[in-house]
Amino acid sequence: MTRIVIVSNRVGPLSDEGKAGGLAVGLADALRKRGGIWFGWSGEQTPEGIDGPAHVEDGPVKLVTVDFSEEDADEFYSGFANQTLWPILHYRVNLANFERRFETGYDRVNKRMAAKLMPMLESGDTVWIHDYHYLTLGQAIRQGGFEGPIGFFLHTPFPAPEIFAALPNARRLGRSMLEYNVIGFQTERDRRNFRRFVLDELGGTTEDGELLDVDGNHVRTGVFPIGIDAERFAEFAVSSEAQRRERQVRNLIRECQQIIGVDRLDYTKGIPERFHGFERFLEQHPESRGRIFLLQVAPVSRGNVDAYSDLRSEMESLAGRINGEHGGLDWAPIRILTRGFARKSLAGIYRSSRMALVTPLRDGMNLVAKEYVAAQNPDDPGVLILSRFAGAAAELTEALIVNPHDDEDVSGAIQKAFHMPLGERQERWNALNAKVRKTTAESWAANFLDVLDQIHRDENTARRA
Ligand code: ADQ
Repeated sequence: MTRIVIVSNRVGPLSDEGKAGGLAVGLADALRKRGGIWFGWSGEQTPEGIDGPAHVEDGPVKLVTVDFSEEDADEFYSGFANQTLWPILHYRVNLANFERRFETGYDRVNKRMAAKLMPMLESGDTVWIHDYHYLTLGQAIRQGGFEGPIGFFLHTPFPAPEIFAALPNARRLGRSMLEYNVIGFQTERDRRNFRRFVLDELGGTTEDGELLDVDGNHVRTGVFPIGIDAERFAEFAVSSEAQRRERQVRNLIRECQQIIGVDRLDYTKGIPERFHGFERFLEQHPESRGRIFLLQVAPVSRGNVDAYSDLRSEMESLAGRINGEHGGLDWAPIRILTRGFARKSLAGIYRSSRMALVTPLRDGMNLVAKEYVAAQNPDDPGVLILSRFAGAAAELTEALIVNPHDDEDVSGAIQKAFHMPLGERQERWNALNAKVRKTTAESWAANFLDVLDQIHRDENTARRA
């Protein structure tokens, strides 16, 4: 097996001290097995930026990071990645900012990161690039002379081609992606959307089911749903830290039932829509007042972008209004916490919650849905209410699937979960848990790399070389 070189926005951690998410767990496992490099941004800003020294953490696997200049962080990261691409990839054309300096910054950082990476690459390496920050990085290292296989995985949705086409540089971005040997998506819908973009907008053709052919380049597209380390997460849920949290919550809520929502505070996650759905439930079922409440854990993210600070105000004022209108002296329907929790604590909070509302308006996968399932007590499992627009809905069909825009639908699902008999809860949970344990973070990375490894033997690579 060849060495792998991974590029993603942020790198690590390599060892899971209870902090690593799905991406880190899967990649760390693959890196440990094969050796290699994990390259990305340090998260720091310095005047020299990418051109300054690289920070190298050496071991069997090298973690290499570089700083960004203020301009790079602003134009590439806050700008094109998070204010242009992120909204477009999540179907929110109205929120996208098309400032040209963002586009220029994006191209500049992709090229400079490629130039920084080139001297570290050895012939025989397999390169795996991650996510929307680096759509054009593969093209840049191909142009730099690297001849081995290069794969790309998109963690977000790929939108309908009509939406992607709203990007001023849509065709150029799409064409540069065709330099990858393998492009992985979370769901079949995302893969179909990308293929449709290539066929309709770029004049590509298909050769057989798997291949796209544009200007003689063969690109393999595949579906690789990401998972979590479910076994470990289930262990977290019975750790002493989790049990302490669970007791804390149960003492507080007593006879009440807790609905949990856990999301980075992001407009794709559908938090205000969720509150409206819950309010509808309270209006339709006044007998449930005082017996159920929603705990929304939403750590602030990308707080320097207007759309995010606006969302925070919207969430807080909506919760305030609903609590004011529907609450009582001893009960508030919605509680908000804008802080993060250690993963073991989070597991305990999931386990103490009778249902989870995972209702994004669009989401590549959504790992919270999988974590909630993994953390449940098999003797008394909670109910997952899941948006049909989360990638996870393609797999987790035994959840209560809802349209997050439809408050009646969300309200109906809460009512159903509130009264669901133990037998049905267990039946649904058993089916969900089997899936969460089958498609894990490790199997996701291994499956992607298997397909990428085949490229070594592919004549297409030989033709390019
Ligand atoms: P995200 O948009 O970040 O990821 P998600 O998949 O839900 O969304 O992952 C969030 C992670 O952050 C989860 O592991 C969750 O436990 C953690 N988290 C959230 N709030 C937390 C809190 N308060 N305390 C502690 N941890 C918290 C992107 C895509 C997703 C895709 C993933 C992986 O947007 O669609 O599933 O990448 O590919």
